[in-house]
Amino acid sequence: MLTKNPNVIKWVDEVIALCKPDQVVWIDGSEEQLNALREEAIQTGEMIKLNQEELPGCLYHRTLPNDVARVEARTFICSRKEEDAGPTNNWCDPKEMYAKLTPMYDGVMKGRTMYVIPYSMGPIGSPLAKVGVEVTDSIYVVLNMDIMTRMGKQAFENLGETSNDFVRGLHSKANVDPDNRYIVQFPEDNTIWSINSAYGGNVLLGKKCFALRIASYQGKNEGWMAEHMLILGLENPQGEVTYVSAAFPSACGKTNLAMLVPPEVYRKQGYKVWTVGDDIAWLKPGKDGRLYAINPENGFFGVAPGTNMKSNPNALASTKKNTIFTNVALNNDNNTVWWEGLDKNPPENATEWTGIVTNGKEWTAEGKKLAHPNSRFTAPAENCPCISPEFNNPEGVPITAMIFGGRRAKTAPLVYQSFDWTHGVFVGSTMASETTAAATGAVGVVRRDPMAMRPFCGYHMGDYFQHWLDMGEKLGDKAPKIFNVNWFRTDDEGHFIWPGFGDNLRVLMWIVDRCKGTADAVETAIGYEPKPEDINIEGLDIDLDTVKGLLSVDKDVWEQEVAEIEEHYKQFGDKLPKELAEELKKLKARVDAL
Ligand code: OXD
Ligand code: MN
Repeated sequence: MLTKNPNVIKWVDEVIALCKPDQVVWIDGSEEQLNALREEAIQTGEMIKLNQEELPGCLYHRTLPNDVARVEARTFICSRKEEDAGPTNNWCDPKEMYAKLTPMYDGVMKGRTMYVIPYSMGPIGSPLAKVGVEVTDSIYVVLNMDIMTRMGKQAFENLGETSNDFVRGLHSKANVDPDNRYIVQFPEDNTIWSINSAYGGNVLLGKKCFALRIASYQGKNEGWMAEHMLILGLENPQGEVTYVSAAFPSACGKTNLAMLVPPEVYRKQGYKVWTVGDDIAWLKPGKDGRLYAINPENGFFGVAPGTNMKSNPNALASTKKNTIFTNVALNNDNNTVWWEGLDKNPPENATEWTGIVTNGKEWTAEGKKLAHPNSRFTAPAENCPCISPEFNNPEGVPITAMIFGGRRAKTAPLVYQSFDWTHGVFVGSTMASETTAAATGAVGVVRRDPMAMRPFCGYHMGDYFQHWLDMGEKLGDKAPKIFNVNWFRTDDEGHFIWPGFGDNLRVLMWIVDRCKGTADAVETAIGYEPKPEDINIEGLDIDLDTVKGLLSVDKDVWEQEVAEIEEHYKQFGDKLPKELAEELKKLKARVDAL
């Protein structure tokens, strides 16, 4: 036992009595203990040791084909009152859910070892950090939590000997039965129960379950925010760093933006980008009244396919040591890894992600994938060449701008600034992304994903919008400015017009200059936009007219958008803050006048 805290001990005793493991191991986080677990997982085949010269400390794991992604349909918010979960969450009465799941956990760890993992979300000792304890029967979970969180006995030291303020996470892979898979949050009990999955987002309970679903609820009650946002610092040649946070739905390039490499014209002048986080931000007003952010995580759980030297050299570099790869392909000639989009050279002697040994060139020539499209790397943040020197700063970094965005082929311009905080909350609350050919289902279908939190908000989304408005009130003129970006406008042939990736810095520059008051803007029906000549296109293959096109706001398209937002807003009923209903009316009037 690593703690004397009676609340922890009582809860762990209860789960031991329920799950009946053969053995209980408390994870202290020591290298010695972790090495023994790595060896054990390699012995049992749960993990494969990769080429230790090319990929030192790296391991490989594959999940069952039925268990490769988060499962929103089986994810529940079990608040006592149904209306507190709201229209965007599955809900079940907590009593009923406990009654249904308790028999599934009863004896589920017989013949297995239970691992008790203390961890901190956020730097140890940070006033913004919080402690969790995850109990699991999976070594894969322990080894991933070691990368993704500050794991081990210091987390208990941080909790102290009497506090009850820790999140209780109970995970069992059970039989990995998809029909009995449940990912359940009980926000009022600080509790998460996850069963019958062994895949990352469902089982690394510190990430989506705690740091977003439970934490968003805690943030509402405690006056802070848990957001699905990257955090980056943009350093100018004078050495000043401006921090921005940005929310995009899954698969819109958050990790790429977080680790952006400035284009040549800016690099030459001395501009740099520093990564603080790629997925989650916890934000709280600081002593000076500004909004400060920490990244509660300690690693990156990134999508592998598409990651390469051009799209994200910093992410790729982060995966070169002490990384766990899940569901990518193996190159059997040198025992390394491969995924679609890494390079144009699929290994001839490959094992694809379900374990079939094949000629990778022939396999891919038939249009089949070697790596699962949602295959992942779990990489330590400290490996990232552009990790911010402030990454471990317990106070966090002050946020100057917040950015929303999504994939919109025609609607949203390259960038615009909201008129004020309330309008910015409106922009975030109406955020949407269009489905791509890579996802199942129809192409171009608009999915509304407010603040990119639709799958992650642990309470009623209408109350969440109100919380955003309240935070703006509290921050007053110190509140970050709010912007919207869209890297995904397409031409008539469906090609992306904007080059994206590192060149997105050109847009970030306008955003930062706006916040400093050094860039101009024009007022449009939807917000403030740059003058086309204020987006630096030096060294790019596009001209001023193209930028004009990227900034255009089309009346027909926006009339349709207004109609869709009206539909979207109906689901929140009485809980829709009246300020946002008012913003919609004002937008409608401005679009009508176009
Ligand atoms: C993620 C997601 O895995 O948003 O980060 O789906
Ligand atoms: Mn995410």
